[in-house]
This record gives sequence, C-alpha cells and structure tokens, in this order.
Amino acid sequence: MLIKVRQLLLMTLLSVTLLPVTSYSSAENQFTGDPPTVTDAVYNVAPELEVVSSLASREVKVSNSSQLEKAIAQATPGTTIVLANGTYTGSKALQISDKHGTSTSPITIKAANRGRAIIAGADVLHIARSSYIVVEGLKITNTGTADRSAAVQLDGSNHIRLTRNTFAVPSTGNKTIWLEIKGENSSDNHIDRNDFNGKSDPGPVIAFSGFIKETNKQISQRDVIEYNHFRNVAFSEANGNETIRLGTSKISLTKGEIKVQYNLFENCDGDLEVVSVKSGDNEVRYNTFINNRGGLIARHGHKNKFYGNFFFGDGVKEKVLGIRVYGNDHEIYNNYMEGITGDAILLDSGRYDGGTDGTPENLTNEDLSSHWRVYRATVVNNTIVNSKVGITVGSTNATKKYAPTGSWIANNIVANKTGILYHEPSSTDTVFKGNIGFGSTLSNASRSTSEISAKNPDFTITEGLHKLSAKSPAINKAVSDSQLEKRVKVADDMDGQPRSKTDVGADEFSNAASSRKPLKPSDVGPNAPE
Ligand SMILES: [Ca+2]
Ligand SMILES: [Ca+2]
Ligand SMILES: [Ca+2]
Repeated sequence: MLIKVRQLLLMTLLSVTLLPVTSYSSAENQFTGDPPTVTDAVYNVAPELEVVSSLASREVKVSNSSQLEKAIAQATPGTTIVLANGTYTGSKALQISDKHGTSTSPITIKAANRGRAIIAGADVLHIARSSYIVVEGLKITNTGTADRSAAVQLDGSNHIRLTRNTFAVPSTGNKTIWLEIKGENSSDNHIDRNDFNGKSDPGPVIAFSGFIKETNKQISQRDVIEYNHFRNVAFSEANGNETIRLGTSKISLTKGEIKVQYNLFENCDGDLEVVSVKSGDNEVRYNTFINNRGGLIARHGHKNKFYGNFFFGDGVKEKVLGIRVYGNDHEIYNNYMEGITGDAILLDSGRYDGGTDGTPENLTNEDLSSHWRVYRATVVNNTIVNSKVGITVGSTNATKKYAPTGSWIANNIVANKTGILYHEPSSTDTVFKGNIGFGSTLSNASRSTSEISAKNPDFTITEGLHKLSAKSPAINKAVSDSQLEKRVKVADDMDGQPRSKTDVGADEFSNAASSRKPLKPSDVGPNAPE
C-alpha cells in the first residue's frame, strides 16, 4: 500500500514539479506532511487532465469517462474531481474502491453544474471499502447491472456523503434499488439534499441491506438521511417497493442508530411501507409525508423513535397511513396527522412473541420475518384530525394472536368528524390517560373520561394546521406520570417550541419561536439551502 502511494506521489511529482514531498501513513491514510505550497496554478498531470492546486485542495477537471477513471485512481485526500457537463459511463469510471479521504480533506467528485454531469449506462456507481468521499450534484441515470440490481451502492464504506444529486433512473422492468447501503463496517454515511423522483421498477428506492457473515451481522450504523425529496414512486400491489427500508428481517435485531429526518415524501405509493424500519434504535423525525399510499412502519427491531413528523392525506386517496409498529419499546410522539384514510397510529397484534426483552435464542428465519408482538409502545402527544381511524391497539385478524402488551396511550388528541377515534379490537393491558377524542365514535366506549375525554379541543387553523386556540381545554392538561416520563420525555412540540405545563396533543400553545413546520419542496432536494 505504502509503495503504491509513493509511486502515485512520484508520478505526481514528475508532472507537477512544485509539489513538496509529503508522506502518508498507510495504516490510516492520514495526510501527515505539509500541504502543497503552490497556489492556484494549472498543471498538466496526464495529457488530458487539468489540475489546479491550492493550499487546501487539488482540483482535477474531467470531461469524459476515461479522464474520470484516471482522476479517481489518482485521487488523494483533498482532491476535488469536477465533472464537466456531459455523460459518464463505464464500470471502471464508476468504481471507487479502497479510496480514502480524511475528515478534513475528503475526496470530492462533483458536477461543475448541478444536474448536468450525467451518470449513465448499465453499471453500478459502486463505492467500496472507502471513506470520506463526497459525491455532489450528479444526475444518476445508470440502471445497475442485472446481478447487482442497484444504481448506486455504498459497500462496506463509511463517511460517504451523497449530496445534491438527482436520482432519475429510467425504468428497465427489472428490480432496481436506486441506492443500496450495505457491507461490513458500513457507517456514518450522509445522504442529504438529493431528489429521488419517478420510480416504477420493483425494489426499494433506498435499501439498507447490512451484511451477514456466519453469525456476524449488522446494519450500517449512524447514517443520516436528511433534506431529501422522495416523490412519485409508482403504485404497486407488490411487496418490496419501499421508499426507504432500514434493514432486513435477518439483521433486524442489530442497532442502526440511523436518523431519517427533514425529508419530504410525496406520492410514494410503491409499498404500504413508505418507510420500513427493520432494525433497532433508529429515529425517524421531522419528516413530512404527503398523500403517500402507505405509512411509517416499525416492521422489525426494537426501540425505534418516530416523532415530530407531519402526515397529510387528501382524504380521498386510499390507504394513506400514519404509523404502525411491531416489536419492543417504540416511542411515538409529537406527530401530526391529517386526512389519513386508514389507521393513523396502529399498535398491531403479532404473530410471534419475541418476549419481554425481545432477544429470544435459536430464532429461525421464519421467526425473524414474522410480525412480532408489541411490548411497551409509548404513544404520547400526537394530534390526529379528520382521519378515518385514529389510534388502534390490537387486531381482529385471527392469525395475529399476540395482542400488544405494556403500552401507553397518553395525552393524544384525535378529532375526526366521521370514522373511529380510538379503537381496541383486542382487550389489552394498555394504559390510556389524558387523551381527547372528539367529533366521532369511540370503538372502546368503556374507557373513562380520565382515559379519553370527549372535549372539543377548540382548534384554530394556523398555516393549514389544526393548532390549539387560546381557549382550548387541551392547554396545560397533559397528565404527568413518573412511569410515562421514564419512557419518553417530550421536551418540545411539533413546532419545536418548548413544552411548558405540557398541553395535550402534538402542539404546545406557545408564543416561543418555532423551528419546524411541514416541509415544502424548496426546503429539500438539490437546491435546498445549506
Ligand atoms: Ca413492504
Ligand atoms: Ca402549556
Ligand atoms: Ca406550538
């Protein structure tokens, strides 16, 4: 490795005469010498490559695939490869293996003009065993190979940033994952401000596939997916067309600690699971879901947190859903849901009982892919309006014989003009406290007013949202309970305003500055603000 790096340096020295001698530690690929002292001059490295050196970075301009391939091969920490307008294709040009930038000097591959450097052809943009690489502003139209079925793959890589790219992969009729994140030691990747528009082929838009090697298995960890625009995923009755899938059943007991936040999902109709979480310890927060046929599902895994999301349906489109969960210790709070045409929040019954600690031994693949019983879900401070069904605990499905246990439903508002407010198809030990249910029917009419009261929440419409008015009986009326607070501490509201004498529902009545609201297209995607 060291020899290879030195050869590369020597080649660079031969052609770029002003570079001082530098050294690299092969173990960590850390830049340890002084940075080049030349400034802003143009040198010819290879016959057709242009290099601009400066104190902090080296810029390499490329305008075709073979130049791109060479530039990637020669890239070192701090190199920025700038792609001129044009089309880039070929498996080698799109193969980035064992390349490492550093946290302060990444290797950057970016379009000179956002969206006008086009990756094309039947190849995979494959980033393998690499770190600290930024891919910025490209248009992704390559379809992936038949055996790999992914347009872009981050494979065993960490600290890769994909930012401000436009994913517009044409339909081939084959299974195609637009972005797959997988492999051993995958972590800390940052997928931000991309546009994912118009998918009709089978397969998820983004899939976290993890890795399995004998008994060793793991999903990628600490990745962040934010400020992306997901839209127009074509309707499909089939399973497996999720917009984001975090994990698989086989790796579902591993912890992702992945954040999916500040994304806008519109008309993502490929699967009833728009976001399917199949791993543990992830957070899905502050996203806006608009008229998607499907919802946010904790399908496998434990301890996922779903909070501060906005869900809207037009009230006409069918199966526009909110949140549905399986498994242990999920937290659901500060979500705002309006016009949902199925269950807004569903703690479903399970077909498999994974036990109170959720880690039984000798699990079969069939066990892992089953619907696990819900233990201790906590559903607090959500607001659901004008939806078909509010909050449901349990199922009428006879094959789902394990009803949720140990869950709390507290301080929520459900206000529907028609349909069902709170629904309990199964008799469970769920604790209900301090909820408001107004305007329609309760299927669980036996609940007392301290559990669900039928007060008019006295909403006022502010910027299209049902928020508390000054005379709302929800103000300062959330029930506090030490058991509940041990599970979830709701410190702010759906607007990002601090909670003070907590109100019922997702909205705190407050004059404090708000930091969040439903996302608009201009907040996300390649042209989103920093
Ligand atoms: Ca699915
Ligand atoms: Ca208050
Ligand atoms: Ca508020």
